[in-house]
Amino acid sequence: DGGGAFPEGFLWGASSAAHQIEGGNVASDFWELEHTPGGPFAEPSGDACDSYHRWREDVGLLADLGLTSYRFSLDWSRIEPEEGAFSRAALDHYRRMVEGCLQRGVSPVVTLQHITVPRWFRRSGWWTGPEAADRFARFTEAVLPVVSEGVGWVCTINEPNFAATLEYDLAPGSAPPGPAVPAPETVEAFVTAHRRSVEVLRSVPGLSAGWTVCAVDYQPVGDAGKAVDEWARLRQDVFLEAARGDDFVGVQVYTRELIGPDGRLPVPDGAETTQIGWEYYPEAVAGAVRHAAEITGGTPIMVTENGVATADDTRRAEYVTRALRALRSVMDEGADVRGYFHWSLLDNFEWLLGYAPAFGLIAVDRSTFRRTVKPSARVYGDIARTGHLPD
Ligand code: GCO
Repeated sequence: DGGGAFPEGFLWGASSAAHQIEGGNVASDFWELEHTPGGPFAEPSGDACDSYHRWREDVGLLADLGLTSYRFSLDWSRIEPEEGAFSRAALDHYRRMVEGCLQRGVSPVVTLQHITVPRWFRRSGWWTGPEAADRFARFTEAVLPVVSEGVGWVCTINEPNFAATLEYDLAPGSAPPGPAVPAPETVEAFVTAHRRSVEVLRSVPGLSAGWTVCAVDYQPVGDAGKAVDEWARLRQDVFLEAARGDDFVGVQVYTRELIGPDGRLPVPDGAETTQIGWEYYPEAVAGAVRHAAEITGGTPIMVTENGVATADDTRRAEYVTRALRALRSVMDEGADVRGYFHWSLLDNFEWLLGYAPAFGLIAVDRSTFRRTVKPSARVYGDIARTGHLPD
Protein backbone atom coordinates (compact mmCIF):
# COMPACT_ATOMS: atom_id res chain seq x y z
CA ASP A 1 0.00 0.00 0.00
CA GLY A 2 3.07 2.25 0.16
CA GLY A 3 1.76 4.14 3.18
CA GLY A 4 3.57 2.07 5.77
CA ALA A 5 0.25 0.78 7.06
CA PHE A 6 0.01 -2.19 9.37
CA PRO A 7 -2.58 -4.90 8.80
CA GLU A 8 -6.04 -4.82 10.32
CA GLY A 9 -6.08 -6.69 13.64
CA PHE A 10 -2.36 -6.24 14.22
CA LEU A 11 -1.84 -6.25 18.00
CA TRP A 12 -0.36 -3.06 19.42
CA GLY A 13 0.82 -3.72 22.90
CA ALA A 14 3.15 -3.22 25.79
CA SER A 15 4.77 -5.96 27.86
CA SER A 16 5.46 -6.48 31.54
CA ALA A 17 6.44 -9.32 33.85
CA ALA A 18 5.01 -10.08 37.28
CA HIS A 19 8.17 -10.00 39.36
CA GLN A 20 9.35 -6.81 37.70
CA ILE A 21 6.23 -4.75 38.49
CA GLU A 22 3.93 -6.40 41.04
CA GLY A 23 5.85 -5.96 44.26
CA GLY A 24 5.90 -8.28 47.26
CA ASN A 25 6.58 -11.48 45.32
CA VAL A 26 7.83 -13.07 48.51
CA ALA A 27 7.36 -16.73 47.56
CA SER A 28 9.54 -16.51 44.46
CA ASP A 29 13.09 -17.78 44.17
CA PHE A 30 14.29 -14.31 43.23
CA TRP A 31 12.93 -12.73 46.39
CA GLU A 32 15.16 -15.07 48.32
CA LEU A 33 18.15 -14.54 46.04
CA GLU A 34 17.70 -10.77 46.14
CA HIS A 35 18.02 -10.90 49.93
CA THR A 36 21.02 -13.22 50.04
CA PRO A 37 24.02 -11.24 51.27
CA GLY A 38 26.85 -11.02 48.75
CA GLY A 39 24.52 -11.83 45.86
CA PRO A 40 24.68 -10.18 42.44
CA PHE A 41 21.61 -7.92 42.80
CA ALA A 42 21.98 -4.13 42.85
CA GLU A 43 18.88 -3.94 45.06
CA PRO A 44 15.86 -6.09 45.92
CA SER A 45 12.59 -5.85 43.98
CA GLY A 46 10.60 -4.85 47.09
CA ASP A 47 7.31 -3.15 46.28
CA ALA A 48 8.28 -2.82 42.60
CA CYS A 49 5.56 -0.69 40.93
CA ASP A 50 2.84 -2.04 43.23
CA SER A 51 1.11 -3.16 40.07
CA TYR A 52 -0.40 -6.12 41.89
CA HIS A 53 -2.75 -3.54 43.39
CA ARG A 54 -2.58 -0.83 40.71
CA TRP A 55 -3.10 -2.99 37.61
CA ARG A 56 -6.44 -1.37 36.80
CA GLU A 57 -4.77 2.01 36.56
CA ASP A 58 -2.00 0.48 34.42
CA VAL A 59 -4.40 -1.19 32.02
CA GLY A 60 -6.40 2.04 31.86
CA LEU A 61 -3.31 4.08 30.93
CA LEU A 62 -2.40 1.53 28.25
CA ALA A 63 -5.91 1.66 26.78
CA ASP A 64 -5.99 5.47 26.89
CA LEU A 65 -2.81 5.56 24.82
CA GLY A 66 -4.62 3.69 22.06
CA LEU A 67 -2.85 0.37 22.56
CA THR A 68 -4.92 -2.74 22.01
CA SER A 69 -3.07 -5.43 23.92
CA TYR A 70 -1.33 -5.99 27.25
CA ARG A 71 1.18 -8.76 27.74
CA PHE A 72 1.61 -9.58 31.41
CA SER A 73 2.77 -12.64 33.30
CA LEU A 74 1.43 -14.75 36.09
CA ASP A 75 3.54 -15.14 39.20
CA TRP A 76 3.73 -18.91 39.59
CA SER A 77 4.95 -18.49 43.17
CA ARG A 78 1.78 -16.65 44.19
CA ILE A 79 -0.43 -19.25 42.54
CA GLU A 80 1.46 -22.29 43.86
CA PRO A 81 3.46 -21.06 46.85
CA GLU A 82 4.05 -24.61 48.06
CA GLU A 83 4.20 -27.59 45.75
CA GLY A 84 0.69 -28.77 44.85
CA ALA A 85 -1.02 -26.12 47.03
CA PHE A 86 -2.80 -23.62 44.81
CA SER A 87 -4.00 -20.20 45.89
CA ARG A 88 -7.58 -19.60 44.89
CA ALA A 89 -7.15 -15.91 45.69
CA ALA A 90 -4.17 -15.53 43.36
CA LEU A 91 -6.00 -17.30 40.53
CA ASP A 92 -8.99 -15.02 41.08
CA HIS A 93 -6.71 -12.02 40.93
CA TYR A 94 -5.36 -12.94 37.52
CA ARG A 95 -8.82 -13.85 36.28
CA ARG A 96 -10.00 -10.38 37.24
CA MET A 97 -7.05 -8.92 35.35
CA VAL A 98 -8.07 -10.77 32.21
CA GLU A 99 -11.64 -9.52 32.62
CA GLY A 100 -10.44 -6.00 33.35
CA CYS A 101 -8.40 -5.96 30.14
CA LEU A 102 -11.34 -7.20 28.08
CA GLN A 103 -13.63 -4.57 29.59
CA ARG A 104 -11.19 -1.90 28.40
CA GLY A 105 -11.02 -3.40 24.91
CA VAL A 106 -7.51 -4.66 25.56
CA SER A 107 -6.55 -8.18 24.42
CA PRO A 108 -4.66 -9.91 27.20
CA VAL A 109 -1.56 -11.89 26.21
CA VAL A 110 -0.62 -14.03 29.19
CA THR A 111 2.84 -15.38 29.93
CA LEU A 112 2.69 -18.35 32.28
CA GLN A 113 6.24 -18.08 33.57
CA HIS A 114 8.63 -15.16 33.23
CA ILE A 115 12.10 -15.87 34.71
CA THR A 116 11.15 -16.34 38.36
CA VAL A 117 9.84 -19.63 39.80
CA PRO A 118 8.50 -20.66 43.21
CA ARG A 119 11.19 -21.25 45.83
CA TRP A 120 10.20 -24.91 46.13
CA PHE A 121 10.68 -25.38 42.37
CA ARG A 122 14.24 -24.06 42.52
CA ARG A 123 14.99 -26.10 45.64
CA SER A 124 13.81 -29.26 43.94
CA GLY A 125 16.07 -28.88 40.94
CA TRP A 126 14.70 -25.93 38.91
CA TRP A 127 13.99 -26.72 35.25
CA THR A 128 16.58 -29.45 35.18
CA GLY A 129 14.98 -31.23 38.15
CA PRO A 130 13.50 -34.65 37.41
CA GLU A 131 9.85 -33.64 37.58
CA ALA A 132 10.06 -30.14 36.13
CA ALA A 133 7.90 -30.84 33.07
CA ASP A 134 5.21 -32.58 35.17
CA ARG A 135 5.21 -29.69 37.59
CA PHE A 136 4.87 -27.11 34.85
CA ALA A 137 2.10 -29.12 33.16
CA ARG A 138 0.22 -29.29 36.48
CA PHE A 139 0.64 -25.53 36.93
CA THR A 140 -0.63 -24.99 33.37
CA GLU A 141 -3.73 -27.03 34.22
CA ALA A 142 -4.28 -25.00 37.36
CA VAL A 143 -4.28 -21.73 35.41
CA LEU A 144 -6.67 -22.88 32.69
CA PRO A 145 -9.52 -20.96 34.38
CA VAL A 146 -7.45 -17.78 33.96
CA VAL A 147 -6.77 -18.25 30.24
CA SER A 148 -9.94 -20.01 29.12
CA GLU A 149 -12.10 -17.00 28.45
CA GLY A 150 -11.03 -14.22 26.15
CA VAL A 151 -7.29 -14.86 26.13
CA GLY A 152 -6.15 -15.31 22.54
CA TRP A 153 -2.45 -15.81 23.10
CA VAL A 154 -0.50 -17.59 25.81
CA CYS A 155 3.28 -17.62 26.12
CA THR A 156 4.35 -20.68 28.11
CA ILE A 157 7.94 -19.95 29.14
CA ASN A 158 9.57 -16.57 28.64
CA GLU A 159 13.08 -16.47 27.25
CA PRO A 160 14.40 -19.87 28.27
CA ASN A 161 17.72 -18.88 26.72
CA PHE A 162 18.07 -15.80 28.92
CA ALA A 163 16.89 -17.73 32.00
CA ALA A 164 19.50 -20.42 31.32
CA THR A 165 22.40 -18.01 31.09
CA LEU A 166 21.19 -15.86 33.99
CA GLU A 167 21.77 -18.95 36.13
CA TYR A 168 25.49 -18.50 35.64
CA ASP A 169 25.26 -15.04 37.19
CA LEU A 170 23.08 -16.20 40.07
CA ALA A 171 25.54 -18.88 41.08
CA PRO A 172 28.92 -17.20 40.72
CA GLY A 173 31.73 -19.64 40.17
CA SER A 174 29.64 -22.09 38.17
CA ALA A 175 30.12 -20.25 34.88
CA PRO A 176 31.93 -22.23 32.20
CA PRO A 177 34.91 -20.50 30.63
CA GLY A 178 33.98 -18.08 27.87
CA PRO A 179 30.59 -16.52 27.18
CA ALA A 180 27.82 -18.60 28.69
CA VAL A 181 25.81 -20.92 26.45
CA PRO A 182 22.80 -22.93 27.65
CA ALA A 183 23.85 -26.52 28.36
CA PRO A 184 22.20 -29.17 26.13
CA GLU A 185 20.42 -30.74 29.15
CA THR A 186 18.98 -27.36 30.02
CA VAL A 187 17.75 -26.77 26.48
CA GLU A 188 16.11 -30.17 26.46
CA ALA A 189 14.49 -29.62 29.87
CA PHE A 190 12.96 -26.33 28.74
CA VAL A 191 11.74 -27.75 25.44
CA THR A 192 10.10 -30.71 27.19
CA ALA A 193 8.35 -28.49 29.73
CA HIS A 194 7.15 -26.19 26.95
CA ARG A 195 5.77 -29.11 24.92
CA ARG A 196 3.85 -30.46 27.92
CA SER A 197 2.38 -27.06 28.67
CA VAL A 198 1.30 -26.58 25.05
CA GLU A 199 -0.46 -29.97 25.13
CA VAL A 200 -2.46 -28.85 28.15
CA LEU A 201 -3.32 -25.53 26.50
CA ARG A 202 -4.60 -27.33 23.40
CA SER A 203 -7.78 -28.11 25.38
CA VAL A 204 -8.77 -24.43 25.17
CA PRO A 205 -10.56 -23.67 21.89
CA GLY A 206 -9.34 -20.60 20.07
CA LEU A 207 -6.23 -20.17 22.18
CA SER A 208 -2.84 -19.80 20.47
CA ALA A 209 0.13 -21.13 22.42
CA GLY A 210 3.81 -20.49 21.94
CA TRP A 211 6.90 -19.42 23.80
CA THR A 212 9.20 -16.43 23.60
CA VAL A 213 12.86 -16.39 22.69
CA CYS A 214 15.47 -13.79 23.57
CA ALA A 215 16.78 -12.78 20.17
CA VAL A 216 19.74 -10.68 19.15
CA ASP A 217 20.40 -9.46 15.63
CA TYR A 218 23.77 -11.19 15.24
CA GLN A 219 25.73 -9.65 12.39
CA PRO A 220 28.92 -11.14 10.96
CA VAL A 221 31.96 -8.94 10.59
CA GLY A 222 34.67 -9.90 8.14
CA ASP A 223 34.93 -13.58 7.35
CA ALA A 224 32.52 -14.67 10.08
CA GLY A 225 29.62 -16.23 8.17
CA LYS A 226 30.17 -19.64 9.76
CA ALA A 227 31.00 -18.23 13.19
CA VAL A 228 27.81 -16.20 13.34
CA ASP A 229 25.68 -19.22 12.39
CA GLU A 230 27.22 -21.29 15.16
CA TRP A 231 26.94 -18.42 17.64
CA ALA A 232 23.22 -18.02 16.93
CA ARG A 233 22.57 -21.74 16.83
CA LEU A 234 23.80 -22.36 20.36
CA ARG A 235 22.15 -19.32 21.91
CA GLN A 236 18.83 -18.94 20.16
CA ASP A 237 18.18 -21.30 17.25
CA VAL A 238 17.84 -24.37 19.47
CA PHE A 239 14.89 -22.60 21.11
CA LEU A 240 13.46 -21.23 17.86
CA GLU A 241 13.54 -24.69 16.29
CA ALA A 242 11.35 -25.92 19.13
CA ALA A 243 8.72 -23.39 18.05
CA ARG A 244 8.18 -25.02 14.67
CA GLY A 245 4.61 -26.17 14.59
CA ASP A 246 3.55 -23.93 17.49
CA ASP A 247 0.76 -21.39 16.93
CA PHE A 248 3.26 -18.55 17.14
CA VAL A 249 6.69 -17.65 18.44
CA GLY A 250 7.52 -14.57 20.50
CA VAL A 251 10.64 -12.72 19.36
CA GLN A 252 12.20 -10.40 21.95
CA VAL A 253 14.92 -8.18 20.62
CA TYR A 254 16.70 -5.03 21.75
CA THR A 255 19.96 -4.72 19.88
CA ARG A 256 22.49 -6.23 17.51
CA GLU A 257 25.81 -7.83 18.32
CA LEU A 258 28.73 -8.00 15.95
CA ILE A 259 30.35 -11.39 15.64
CA GLY A 260 33.85 -11.86 14.27
CA PRO A 261 35.55 -15.17 13.36
CA ASP A 262 36.56 -15.56 17.03
CA GLY A 263 33.34 -14.49 18.70
CA ARG A 264 31.61 -11.38 19.94
CA LEU A 265 33.16 -8.00 19.19
CA PRO A 266 32.76 -4.91 21.36
CA VAL A 267 30.21 -2.22 20.51
CA PRO A 268 31.86 -0.18 17.71
CA ASP A 269 33.75 2.96 18.73
CA GLY A 270 31.54 5.99 18.71
CA ALA A 271 28.28 4.02 18.61
CA GLU A 272 25.55 5.24 20.92
CA THR A 273 24.90 2.90 23.86
CA THR A 274 21.96 2.64 26.23
CA GLN A 275 21.84 2.76 30.02
CA ILE A 276 22.78 -0.90 30.18
CA GLY A 277 25.60 -0.78 27.65
CA TRP A 278 23.77 -2.26 24.68
CA GLU A 279 24.17 -0.54 21.32
CA TYR A 280 21.29 1.77 20.43
CA TYR A 281 20.16 -0.01 17.29
CA PRO A 282 16.40 0.11 16.62
CA GLU A 283 16.71 -1.76 13.31
CA ALA A 284 17.71 -4.94 15.20
CA VAL A 285 14.09 -6.05 15.14
CA ALA A 286 14.23 -6.57 11.37
CA GLY A 287 17.25 -8.87 11.47
CA ALA A 288 15.90 -10.85 14.42
CA VAL A 289 12.46 -11.33 12.86
CA ARG A 290 13.95 -12.30 9.50
CA HIS A 291 16.14 -14.87 11.23
CA ALA A 292 13.29 -16.26 13.36
CA ALA A 293 11.08 -16.64 10.28
CA GLU A 294 13.83 -18.62 8.58
CA ILE A 295 14.62 -20.90 11.53
CA THR A 296 11.01 -21.59 12.53
CA GLY A 297 9.99 -22.15 8.93
CA GLY A 298 7.16 -19.69 8.89
CA THR A 299 5.63 -19.98 12.38
CA PRO A 300 3.65 -16.75 12.89
CA ILE A 301 5.72 -14.21 14.80
CA MET A 302 4.79 -11.86 17.58
CA VAL A 303 7.39 -9.28 18.63
CA THR A 304 6.70 -9.77 22.33
CA GLU A 305 9.44 -7.43 23.59
CA ASN A 306 11.40 -4.57 22.03
CA GLY A 307 12.58 -1.41 23.69
CA VAL A 308 15.41 0.67 25.08
CA ALA A 309 16.82 1.64 28.47
CA THR A 310 17.27 5.38 28.39
CA ALA A 311 16.77 8.40 30.60
CA ASP A 312 16.32 10.51 27.45
CA ASP A 313 12.75 9.85 26.37
CA THR A 314 13.26 11.48 22.96
CA ARG A 315 15.64 8.60 22.20
CA ARG A 316 12.84 6.15 23.08
CA ALA A 317 10.39 7.93 20.77
CA GLU A 318 12.90 7.66 17.96
CA TYR A 319 13.67 4.05 18.85
CA VAL A 320 10.08 2.87 18.68
CA THR A 321 9.42 4.73 15.43
CA ARG A 322 12.53 3.37 13.72
CA ALA A 323 11.92 -0.13 15.06
CA LEU A 324 8.40 -0.13 13.66
CA ARG A 325 9.63 1.14 10.31
CA ALA A 326 12.16 -1.71 10.21
CA LEU A 327 9.49 -4.18 11.25
CA ARG A 328 7.18 -2.92 8.54
CA SER A 329 9.89 -3.47 5.92
CA VAL A 330 10.56 -7.05 6.99
CA MET A 331 6.80 -7.67 6.86
CA ASP A 332 6.87 -6.33 3.30
CA GLU A 333 9.49 -8.99 2.55
CA GLY A 334 6.92 -11.57 3.66
CA ALA A 335 7.44 -12.18 7.39
CA ASP A 336 4.16 -13.12 9.08
CA VAL A 337 4.14 -10.76 12.07
CA ARG A 338 0.96 -10.53 14.15
CA GLY A 339 1.78 -7.90 16.71
CA TYR A 340 4.31 -5.68 18.43
CA PHE A 341 4.74 -5.28 22.20
CA HIS A 342 6.95 -2.57 23.54
CA TRP A 343 9.08 -3.36 26.58
CA SER A 344 7.95 -2.00 28.82
CA LEU A 345 4.70 -0.45 29.95
CA LEU A 346 6.32 0.85 33.15
CA ASP A 347 9.79 1.67 34.41
CA ASN A 348 10.48 -1.45 36.45
CA PHE A 349 12.83 -3.86 38.22
CA GLU A 350 15.54 -4.79 35.74
CA TRP A 351 16.80 -7.97 37.43
CA LEU A 352 20.41 -7.74 38.61
CA LEU A 353 20.52 -4.03 37.74
CA GLY A 354 17.61 -2.97 39.93
CA TYR A 355 15.58 0.15 39.19
CA ALA A 356 18.22 2.32 37.50
CA PRO A 357 17.54 1.39 33.86
CA ALA A 358 14.41 3.08 32.46
CA PHE A 359 12.65 0.91 29.87
CA GLY A 360 9.15 2.29 30.50
CA LEU A 361 6.66 4.16 28.35
CA ILE A 362 5.37 5.31 31.72
CA ALA A 363 7.51 6.53 34.61
CA VAL A 364 6.79 5.35 38.15
CA ASP A 365 7.71 7.48 41.17
CA ARG A 366 9.64 5.15 43.47
CA SER A 367 8.15 6.54 46.67
CA THR A 368 4.56 7.37 45.71
CA PHE A 369 4.06 4.89 42.81
CA ARG A 370 2.62 7.78 40.84
CA ARG A 371 2.54 7.05 37.12
CA THR A 372 3.56 9.66 34.53
CA VAL A 373 2.99 8.97 30.86
CA LYS A 374 6.11 9.85 28.86
CA PRO A 375 5.91 11.64 25.48
CA SER A 376 7.30 8.53 23.75
CA ALA A 377 4.20 6.63 24.85
CA ARG A 378 2.06 9.12 22.96
CA VAL A 379 4.24 8.82 19.87
CA TYR A 380 3.79 5.05 20.00
CA GLY A 381 0.09 5.37 20.81
CA ASP A 382 -0.46 7.57 17.73
CA ILE A 383 1.13 4.94 15.49
CA ALA A 384 -1.00 2.25 17.14
CA ARG A 385 -4.21 4.23 16.80
CA THR A 386 -3.73 5.09 13.13
CA GLY A 387 -1.84 1.97 12.06
CA HIS A 388 0.48 4.30 10.16
CA LEU A 389 4.03 5.45 10.68
CA PRO A 390 4.75 9.17 10.62
CA ASP A 391 6.20 10.40 7.28
C1 GCO B 1 12.89 -11.05 29.60
C2 GCO B 1 13.67 -9.81 29.62
C3 GCO B 1 12.97 -8.71 30.35
C4 GCO B 1 13.98 -7.61 30.54
C5 GCO B 1 14.23 -6.89 29.25
C6 GCO B 1 15.25 -5.83 29.33
O1 GCO B 1 13.34 -11.98 30.19
O2 GCO B 1 11.85 -11.10 28.98
O3 GCO B 1 14.84 -10.08 30.29
O4 GCO B 1 12.45 -9.24 31.53
O5 GCO B 1 13.56 -6.71 31.50
O6 GCO B 1 14.67 -7.81 28.30
O7 GCO B 1 16.50 -6.39 29.62
